[in-house]
Amino acid sequence: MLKLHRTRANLLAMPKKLTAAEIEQYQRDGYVCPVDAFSAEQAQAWCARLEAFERSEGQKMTRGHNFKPHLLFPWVDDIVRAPELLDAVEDLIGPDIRVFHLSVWPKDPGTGTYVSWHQDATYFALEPACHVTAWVALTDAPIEAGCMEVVPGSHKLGQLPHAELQNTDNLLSRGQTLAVDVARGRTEFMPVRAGQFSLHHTHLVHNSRPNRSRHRRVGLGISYIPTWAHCTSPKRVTAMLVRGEDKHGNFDDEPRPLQEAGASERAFHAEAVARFRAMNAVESRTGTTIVKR
Ligand SMILES: O=C(O)CCC(=O)C(=O)O
Repeated sequence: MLKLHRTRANLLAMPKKLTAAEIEQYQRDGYVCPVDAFSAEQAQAWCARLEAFERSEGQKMTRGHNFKPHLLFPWVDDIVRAPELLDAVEDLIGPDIRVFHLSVWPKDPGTGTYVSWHQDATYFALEPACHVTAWVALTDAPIEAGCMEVVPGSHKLGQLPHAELQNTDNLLSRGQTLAVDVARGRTEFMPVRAGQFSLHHTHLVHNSRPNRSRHRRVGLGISYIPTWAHCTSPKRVTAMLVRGEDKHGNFDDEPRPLQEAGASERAFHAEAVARFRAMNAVESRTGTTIVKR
């Protein structure tokens, strides 16, 4: 059975948010969806703030501009620390939690924007592979809007080889794409409504298709890790402590943003993203081949 990375004391404790059936599903299938967290009005208000920032900058928070907004905006900092999310994450990885990474995932209607089949762990260099992604919907993300699609149980396959297929419509920064056949006879979609979230394991094979709805689809993919995980890359990276304590010191701390995209917030954000990219650029866990298209 897949190990849940919880401490013994935590295993004995009652789950804080997920049901026993949801925890079992995460172990068996590698995902849980949907989980209720915030009101639709709250999610839409957050999305409006994100879009106001995009307008003021004249730049959408899409590929190349979508990393680590929890370092820029106090409202994203509030989301990553919300008990509505952390209680569920704690049920899977224990009480000492850092945010390792966060990506904004916007898909405009009528565009070809997609996410290729991949496993999140491919460039994260985390040991052990225990990270869980909470995908928080800021808008409705039904099947026609290109919600995530997963191969249930594929997290048990471990790390698989990926190739880099560069395509500007692919939201993945390196175009990483699964390079082996994984039986995709039975896939499941993970539709979520604004304010809900899904959870998926770092080895779960997943993708998402273009948005065929009439509205923009926006979500935040928050990568949570237990503080005792470490990054094997020689490039030391930053991560934000959001619950419990860290007795391990495997990451440099990320400060909480105090002001919306203020000067010091922007400076630290730029440094943290540069360090993450430097780690990411050298990290290939699987003998990745680069294929230009
Ligand atoms: O938002 C999407 O369509 C894909 C998100 C994803 O791949 C992830 O959160 O790991």
